[in-house]
Amino acid sequence: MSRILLPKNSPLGRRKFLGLGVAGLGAGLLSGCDRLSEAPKFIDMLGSAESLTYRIQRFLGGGSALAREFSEADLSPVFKVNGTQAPDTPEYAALQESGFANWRLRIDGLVTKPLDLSLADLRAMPQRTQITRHDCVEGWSAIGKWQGPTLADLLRRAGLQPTARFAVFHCADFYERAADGTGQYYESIDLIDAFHPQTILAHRLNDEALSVGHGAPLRLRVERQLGYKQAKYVMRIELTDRLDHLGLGKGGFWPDRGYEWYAGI
Ligand SMILES: Nc1nc2c(c(=O)[nH]1)N[C@H]1C(S)=C(S)[C@@H](COP(=O)(O)O)O[C@H]1N2
Ligand SMILES: [Mo]
Repeated sequence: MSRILLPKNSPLGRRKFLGLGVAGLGAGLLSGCDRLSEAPKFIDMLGSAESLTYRIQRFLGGGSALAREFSEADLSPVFKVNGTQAPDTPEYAALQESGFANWRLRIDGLVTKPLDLSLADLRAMPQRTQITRHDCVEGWSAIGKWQGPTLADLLRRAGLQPTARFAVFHCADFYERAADGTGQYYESIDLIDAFHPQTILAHRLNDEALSVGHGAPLRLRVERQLGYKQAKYVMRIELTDRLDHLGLGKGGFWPDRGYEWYAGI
């Protein structure tokens, strides 16, 4: 915040400045903000432009802003399939064969009550439906109608331990399987996006069960970020306090390969 609003050598320190600006806020909230402001350090956020977007969205009122929602008339006639078209593991093939009857979503890590949920369990929860635009870095967009429970509801059921800071989505597919066994797709978001009202685990697209191409049986929709954050084939949601021990250490398959971790749009 000081970086954006104060000259470098301002005599007004960051704490003082925060103190003046948010005098009415409780100490708990302040320390929460402080904790979040340090999130980028955990993943060694190199790009200053990325860091700036993150800070602007988080501190200048963007924390709860909603992504635009569209009407049925806006739905794209074709929603492109991109990235993995179908995970090529025997485990996934077996799940697909059973119509995903044996599939379970695992929620674990820094939670108080780890969960194993079937598709029926997820369908029985309150559902959110949203028509949003998906923007891929490759330069295409598509408007689709997604349905599923909010991640917030799932996390409330699992209960967060106080040290939890990130939700990590482990996927069934290897986008690029290396000889050492790495290359499994994964993504992660902070708790503000995790509890955002438009962040859902979608099992339906355009009023039909999610196809294998689009991430069956369950994929993330985190609507204020780019396409590669929208993890398909989600098998496990892990709550963590850091990201540097996963994959190549940058918090996601594409972030590990040079893309921004915080892909705000
Ligand atoms: N598990 C997994 N999730 C993924 C990908 C992938 O290859 N594997 N590709 C990402 C990218 S780059 C995009 S644009 C979208 C594409 O989603 P779609 O196939 O439903 O259009 O999924 C994202 N999520
Ligand atoms: Mo993408």
